[in-house]
Amino acid sequence: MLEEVTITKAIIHRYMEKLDNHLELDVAIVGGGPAGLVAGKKLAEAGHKVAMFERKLSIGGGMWGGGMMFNEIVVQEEAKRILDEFQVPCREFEPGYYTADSVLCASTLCSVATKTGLTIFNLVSMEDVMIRHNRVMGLVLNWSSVEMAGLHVDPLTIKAKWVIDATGHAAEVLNVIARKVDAELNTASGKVMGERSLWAEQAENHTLDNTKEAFPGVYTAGMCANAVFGSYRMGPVFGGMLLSGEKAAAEVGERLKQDK
Ligand code: 48F
Repeated sequence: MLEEVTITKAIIHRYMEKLDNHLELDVAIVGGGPAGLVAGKKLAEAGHKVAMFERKLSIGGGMWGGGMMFNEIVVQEEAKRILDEFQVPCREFEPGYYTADSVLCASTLCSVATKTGLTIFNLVSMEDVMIRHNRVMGLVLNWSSVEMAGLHVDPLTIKAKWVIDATGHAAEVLNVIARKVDAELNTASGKVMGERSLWAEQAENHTLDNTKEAFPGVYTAGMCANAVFGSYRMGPVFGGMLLSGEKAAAEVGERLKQDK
């Protein structure tokens, strides 16, 4: 026999338990695209307490649609090993160019990351950050439906030792910071330079260079890195996103160790 109220109770209790367990984090990742998913998997694997907050219902960001809705993606040689690590099948198209089915890739990144220990809260948007002593120390969160309906509902907060902005082109965490922080106080940091036009090779190389601490306590990952530091966009080549997620996780993991 199925009791409807028991079903409701099960969902409420389990969700609250999950949320309660993730109010104080080592790392909070904002955005569930490929960069965020790789970062999340790596940090979880290294034993850090990590959660991801994603505005949308689905996880995977811009990966599902491949290039212009042709649901295939391209990765370059250097990034193929990350697809191998996640066991995403890919095929060589020409030397140095590999393709993968974008639906298989997005769903597998999500599956592997969550099975490794990344907890994902979908339908939750970062609307603001908390800054203490000129360092980000937490996120201000609300239901995406509240945001979309424009309802006047106050948010809730979580604390995190580190935040990874993996919100893609919009660089939303760093844009929030840029709007709030007095430029006088933060000469090189707290600014969003905005992304440039499309140039795949330059963009892919710069993505890795631009994966770094952009404001005390906040790392960039993925396309956000180029948006923040004024570099190119790359279109549907995804290797840089995967490598950037990996780099963000490794460096944030290192900083967490140093801070202990
Ligand atoms: O855009 P997205 O896939 O970011 P990424 O991992 O990868 C970029 C590529 O998809 C593509 C590209 C590669 O050639 O240029 O664009 O850098 O995923 C970003 C995710 O962040 C979510 C958004 O819904 C998307 O799923 N997001 C954005 N702002 C917020 C957010 C926010 N304020 N709160 C929560 N999630």
